[in-house]
Amino acid sequence: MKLDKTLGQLFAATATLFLAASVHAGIIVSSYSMPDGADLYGAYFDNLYNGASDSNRYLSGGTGDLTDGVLTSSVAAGYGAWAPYVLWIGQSPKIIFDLGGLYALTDVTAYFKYYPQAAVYIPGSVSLRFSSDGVSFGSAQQRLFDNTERVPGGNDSNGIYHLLGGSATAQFVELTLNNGPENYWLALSEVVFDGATATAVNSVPEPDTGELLFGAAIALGLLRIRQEPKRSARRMW
Ligand SMILES: [Ca+2]
Ligand SMILES: [Ca+2]
Repeated sequence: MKLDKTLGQLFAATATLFLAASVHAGIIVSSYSMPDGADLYGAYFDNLYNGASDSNRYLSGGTGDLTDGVLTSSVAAGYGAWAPYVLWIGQSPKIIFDLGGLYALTDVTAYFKYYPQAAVYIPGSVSLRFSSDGVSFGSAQQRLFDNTERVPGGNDSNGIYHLLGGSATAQFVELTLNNGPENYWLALSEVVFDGATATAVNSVPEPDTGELLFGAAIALGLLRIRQEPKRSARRMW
């Protein structure tokens, strides 16, 4: 009986661990801007986008399908089942994410859908550029996908890729999904950023405890020096 209970607790703990591992929260993205996906089947565009869309269907100032926490989902049910994805055809869309503050990034993960029967492929590569102000971006990092990576499985399989090639500190991240040799559909579900908040290098550093103590010691020393002549004078009397 006791062993059963212990085993039960162990299974419950393991289940919690697996549940935690299936969630990838990351940094809360403030907004992203990009050309909207195809206006087809009530599903291929960015269904959840809550920002503005201009006359060219360029999205800005909001978030949507790419940051809603739905990382992967089956599209076996048909056209409508692609709603959690944004799909572009024959394009290499550029997406600019605003992380809402400066971060030292440790990981950028992209979740794509692969469905060759429907001509939905993995990009040939992704270019990344970083910026602290959203105006000047540094030189691009290229993340190439080799032929093995570009075939993550059969129809309805998920292509999950870590994009960051080195360290990067940024508030704005620009991703360009470079369409592969097929130049057909790309289907993106989510982009997740991981990292720690960072402070700008030109900010004034706060004095730490050691510096404060050192300052206090100097002040005390100066006080003693000032008091010294008084004592000497008293002795003279
Ligand atoms: Ca999503
Ligand atoms: Ca969609």
